[in-house]
Amino acid sequence: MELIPSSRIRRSPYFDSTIAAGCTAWTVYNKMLMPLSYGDLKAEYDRLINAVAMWDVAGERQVQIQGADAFACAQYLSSRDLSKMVEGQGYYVAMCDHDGRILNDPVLLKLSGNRYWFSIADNDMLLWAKAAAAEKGFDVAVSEPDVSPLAIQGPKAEDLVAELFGDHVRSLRYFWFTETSLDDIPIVVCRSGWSKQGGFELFLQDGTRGVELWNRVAAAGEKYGIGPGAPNHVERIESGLLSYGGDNTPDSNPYETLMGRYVTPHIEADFIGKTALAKVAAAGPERQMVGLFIHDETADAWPLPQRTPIWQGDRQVGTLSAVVWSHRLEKKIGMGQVLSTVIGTGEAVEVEGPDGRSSATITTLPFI
Ligand code: THG
Repeated sequence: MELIPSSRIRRSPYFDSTIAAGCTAWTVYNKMLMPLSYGDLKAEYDRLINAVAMWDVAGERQVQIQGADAFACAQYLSSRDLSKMVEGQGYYVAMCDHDGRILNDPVLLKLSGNRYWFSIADNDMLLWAKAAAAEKGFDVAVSEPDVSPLAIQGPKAEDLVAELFGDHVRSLRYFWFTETSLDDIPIVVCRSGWSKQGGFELFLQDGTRGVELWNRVAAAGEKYGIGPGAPNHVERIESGLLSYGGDNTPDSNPYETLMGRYVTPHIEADFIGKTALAKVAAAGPERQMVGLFIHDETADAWPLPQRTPIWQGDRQVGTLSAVVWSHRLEKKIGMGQVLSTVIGTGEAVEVEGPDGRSSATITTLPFI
């Protein structure tokens, strides 16, 4: 299979660096090429668990809401109460449609100057936000700014980022950030990233300086054992992090995607999907995301180009979205959505692989 690069498939500011670093596998995320591997997934995993890795996640584009009504507009687009959020803080939020179905699970940053950034997963939220803002008559500008996150993840990320930006970054709490610079490259440094190994994301604010930033981080990171990597499919399943669009079915609500505790349908302010979400909150969600221990000793992960069924006897009780070999647990594990009626830990089910069914046991997330 060959993917022909054209201007319709965007390139990140770090693209030339990732090619030079030997990227071998890509996905397309928000219409931008995003590296998935540099050819040795186990080494990339080990680096993330034991040292530090740098990931081009520029495909996590920002939807900026700026203007006098920025707060009202950001709130209208978010299923979570934003009233206590302050400048310099980030929140994990669900964006839902009018029926309470999840459309995205961004990290939301509140910046200075009446600005918010929705740091989005793979879906066209810029169009959604523009339409909603215009229909509601909010006094805001909705745009995609020149911002490209570079993730620095792993137990040595803090030492590296402190060396680059100063010790003040050590006191940043989770999802908090500071607007700063490195060699006059404008950067927002945020304690965030799609792993549970600790780390930061550097939101580069000048797309012409991606290679420069990459090289600066790579050079400073050498003594910490830094290397290139990508959002790690094994670690994120061990850690129970949601992959929007992969794990959830298109009709899932946030209670069914591990985001229930961030949804606030009881607040006074209006937001899209509020009435529908209040109903789900009252009735309880039909499905839940769970972990699965898969009793199949071969170490290879099944490729899952699509979600596959989870069975209990002849009845389909869910969908399996990911299967990997956990290097730390030395077990085959997966993530899926199952009916709330069968959710109990230890419940036996069967999952469907390429060679038929395997028995599996339901467990809670995260695995580690
Ligand atoms: N960083 C940035 N933008 C992003 C992502 C990111 N946009 C797309 C995607 N990732 C958004 N999805 C997630 C999913 C989970 C987390 C962050 C972004 C996450 N979750 C923790 C958890 O679930 O345990 C913490 C949640 C919390 O405590 O609030 O970190 O990675 N810039």
